[in-house]
Amino acid sequence: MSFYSDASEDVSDELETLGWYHYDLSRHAAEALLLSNGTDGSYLLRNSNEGPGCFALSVRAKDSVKHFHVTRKDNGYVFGFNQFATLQDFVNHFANQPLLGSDTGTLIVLKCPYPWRVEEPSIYESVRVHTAIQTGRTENDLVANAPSLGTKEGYLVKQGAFVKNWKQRWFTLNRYELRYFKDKMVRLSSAVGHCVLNVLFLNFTFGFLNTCEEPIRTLDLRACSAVQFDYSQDRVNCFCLVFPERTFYLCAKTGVEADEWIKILRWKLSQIRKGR
Ligand code: 4IP
Repeated sequence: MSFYSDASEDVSDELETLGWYHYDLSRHAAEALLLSNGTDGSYLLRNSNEGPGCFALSVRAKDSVKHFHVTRKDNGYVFGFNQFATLQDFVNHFANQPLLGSDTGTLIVLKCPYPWRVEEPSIYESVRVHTAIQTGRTENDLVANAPSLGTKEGYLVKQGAFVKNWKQRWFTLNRYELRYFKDKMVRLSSAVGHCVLNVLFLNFTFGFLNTCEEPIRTLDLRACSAVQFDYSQDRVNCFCLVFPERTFYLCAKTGVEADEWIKILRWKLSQIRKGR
């Protein structure tokens, strides 16, 4: 991609080697990416819509994303009060001085570059029911809380830690947290209050049923060392999550479901290990 004159071709080439330069990624898309897949301190560089030579550094800070101007001048990159002769100097600056202060006084730490080549989980939902939307409704009535990339939810049967009984629980996976609830809570939006679609259909298809009670437990996957099929518990479709203080044994209804959980959980672990 070239948004410079020919004379500056080497500059754009240099940028293209930067693994966290996201080209024309919009401000909105940068926020969505960093909020759903990044962690506190993830950052990326993208073109600003203020014209050639203008960039934006977008940084995830807790639950929001901040954007900073970076300008390409003849003699280097200007960022805040600093000017860097080369892109490498600019990158080195982040490595050595990762703390940014914004106008609002917020301190933001640059911890990990968010790469533009990101692995995606190779997991696809299977279509269980396919139907028309009721007249007068739009898809917005149906997808209000639809799960986003890298999230999953469903029933699993789990084993107690000391009392080794098995209980069915509703599990939700979001970012690096796996939670389990006593059961799935059903909350139908008023827009579909009179809808003839049944709960089973909504459950499988649109995911706008909600868990609104507190989870029994939240597992922080950053502490999880392995996820694997388990054959030690004499249960089918069983897999386990290994934590320092406990190994959780979970069973899905089918082998395919167990495989889906294992795949997405392993993908999460790999992302965590890569610092994303
Ligand atoms: C409980 O058995 C449930 O299985 C708990 O699971 C489990 O806690 C308890 O394990 C076990 O004693 P009863 O309901 O018959 O009391 P849940 O929390 O899903 O209800 P865990 O820690 O597995 O969540 P221990 O740790 O008390 O043995």
